[in-house]
Amino acid sequence: MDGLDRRDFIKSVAGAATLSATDFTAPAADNGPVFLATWTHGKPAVDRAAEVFHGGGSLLDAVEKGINVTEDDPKVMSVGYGGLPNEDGEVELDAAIMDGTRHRAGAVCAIHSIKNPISVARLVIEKTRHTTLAGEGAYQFALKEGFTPMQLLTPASLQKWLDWRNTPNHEQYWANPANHDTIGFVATDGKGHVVSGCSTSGSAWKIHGRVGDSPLVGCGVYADDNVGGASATGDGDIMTNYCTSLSIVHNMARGASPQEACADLLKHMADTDPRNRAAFICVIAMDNRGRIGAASMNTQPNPAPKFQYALWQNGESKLVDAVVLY
Ligand code: SD4
Repeated sequence: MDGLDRRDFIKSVAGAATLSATDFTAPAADNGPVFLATWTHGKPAVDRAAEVFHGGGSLLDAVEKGINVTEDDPKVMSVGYGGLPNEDGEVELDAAIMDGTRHRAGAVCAIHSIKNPISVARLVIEKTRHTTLAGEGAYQFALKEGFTPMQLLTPASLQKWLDWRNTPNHEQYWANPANHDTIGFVATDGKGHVVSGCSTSGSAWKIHGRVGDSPLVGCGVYADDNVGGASATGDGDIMTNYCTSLSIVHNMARGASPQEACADLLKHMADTDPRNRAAFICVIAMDNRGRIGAASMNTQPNPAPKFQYALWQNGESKLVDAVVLY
């Protein structure tokens, strides 16, 4: 069955009913690793991931250490150290990492005082039977695992919070989202293994305890070696309601290319609620052959920053403009 016929077959009801893991075969050849991450800060992250992988690290190690670069960078005010705080002035971080071979994720939500939540999330996979730890429990787990607590506010992020708080009638997150720039990551080893990860300080000035899409399996991350992986960045309050990453991977499972899979999901979001066309939604995807896709929407009426992603492939990394829909 050639590609298109196969896709039509899978899209049919009969085809969907007969889908099984054997419909998705991992590549026979080694296509070489591919690392894909969101935003310009994704470039040093994919470079680091490639370095770790070529130094003998696993794909999970590569994604974790790549994301650590962004978490450690105080200039990135939406991830890890220096991330903008919630409305009470406290930095609460969300992160998740998913292993497509074991079909297993680890996640932490609203963790405070720990600058590398992706590494805590990794340990949730490796050391526990759980998938998601939240708030104080996630923090206590990190302490038991030897993480050192620290103040995550920097002078710059503290100043931004003070400026926001001191602005009369400042916008509150109760109604309006602010600050988007999460690091989302998808990678393959070139032999059919896929990992995805995501780390964020979430929306600036959010309500204490708010959890976005990033640490939720199927929303901010999803990975399945039988198909591929996806990650998301943008307005997590909207994207959570569409199980964004899972939906994209399922689109690929039905035969869509990674690019088609991203576009299909965004179209679905726009079709179900036209207001979503003005939302800030950005997604990346990769299949288990290393083919990639990326898309964003929100050009009007409040143009969002142009969504760029970082791609490491064949020994080189570059920044690429994503397709903008709507
Ligand atoms: C959230 N999706 O907490 C995250 C924020 C984000 O780019 O991705 N910003 O809603």
